Amino acid sequence: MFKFKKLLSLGVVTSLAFSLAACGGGETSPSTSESSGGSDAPVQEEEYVLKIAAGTMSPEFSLAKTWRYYEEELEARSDGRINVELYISGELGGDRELSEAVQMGEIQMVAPSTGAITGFSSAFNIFDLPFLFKDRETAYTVLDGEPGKKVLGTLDEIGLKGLGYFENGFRNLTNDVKPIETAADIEGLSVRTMENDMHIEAWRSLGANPTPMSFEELYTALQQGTIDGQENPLGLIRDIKLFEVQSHLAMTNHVYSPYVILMHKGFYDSLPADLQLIVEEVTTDATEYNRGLTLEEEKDARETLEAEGMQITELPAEEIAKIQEKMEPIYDQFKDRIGEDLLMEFLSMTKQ
Ligand code: TK8
Repeated sequence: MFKFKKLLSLGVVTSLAFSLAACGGGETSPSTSESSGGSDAPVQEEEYVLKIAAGTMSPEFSLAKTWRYYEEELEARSDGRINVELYISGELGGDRELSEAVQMGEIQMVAPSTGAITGFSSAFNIFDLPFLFKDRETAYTVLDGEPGKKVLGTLDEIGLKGLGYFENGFRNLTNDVKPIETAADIEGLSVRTMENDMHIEAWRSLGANPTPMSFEELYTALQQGTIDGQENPLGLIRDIKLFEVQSHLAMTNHVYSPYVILMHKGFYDSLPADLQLIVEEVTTDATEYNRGLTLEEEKDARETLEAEGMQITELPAEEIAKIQEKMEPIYDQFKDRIGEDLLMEFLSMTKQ
């Protein structure tokens, strides 16, 4: 549940209470500007406060940089009519709490891992299908095309506006027990997964012992040895310094993880058409900026992880094929939750 005790220390709760009183789940206040019509009365133009939050990450992480870009561009292009407040170091909670807070209008924007919001819309299970996207180009074509837009559309009826997809990246397996050189090496490993049934089933299919937990609990669980390993993109592995508590990295690239860009629908609907268009244009440009950052970040992060002493193994193609084969039944197991037509539409574009 949303962490109000944390907000009290931030003094945010007072402005949050105020914002709840305002229309659209965000604060608005009239500002005056030169009248454009015949009357000499100043035109009252609404101003909007947009609170954006994110889970645990450093200021150097690609998503943190992306949100700062978003803030600058949105305030500049709206001539200050939208005032952005960033809470992007995990101070307001993790993906699930923040998504709930956006749905309730306590904050107005977040970009969680899609794995964290399958409880909001089961269609989002599709993005955690193992080996769905073979490369970034395919992922972007599908995410930015009709299939990706169709999944975003399922959010409208639950008070969320899906605006698009930033990038988390291809997920790889780390552990503190042994090098992973074959699919069989994964058997018996206790692996932290996102709180998502598909991830749990996928790692169970490899003979691992999956332990679902929030990202915010991960570092401590690894440090205390209550789990052996976890899986995430290289940029994030580096960003929270998992090289301090993990000795092995296996380049499995088993899932491409997007971050879905969520806005409180009441807030979006309360914006005049010109500001809605600006939000959409800034989102498009921020997505391009983000994807450029994450590509560079992944290369950098691999060098850092190796320099920090992690032993990196590239599994042979036949071992990756064995992992893929063991995880294959997940597609059938989850096709009803995803929706068979949507799944077929995605597969028609990804398995070419
Ligand atoms: C960071 C999370 C992370 C996700 C996870 O807030 O939980 O492992 O991959 O990116 O969203």
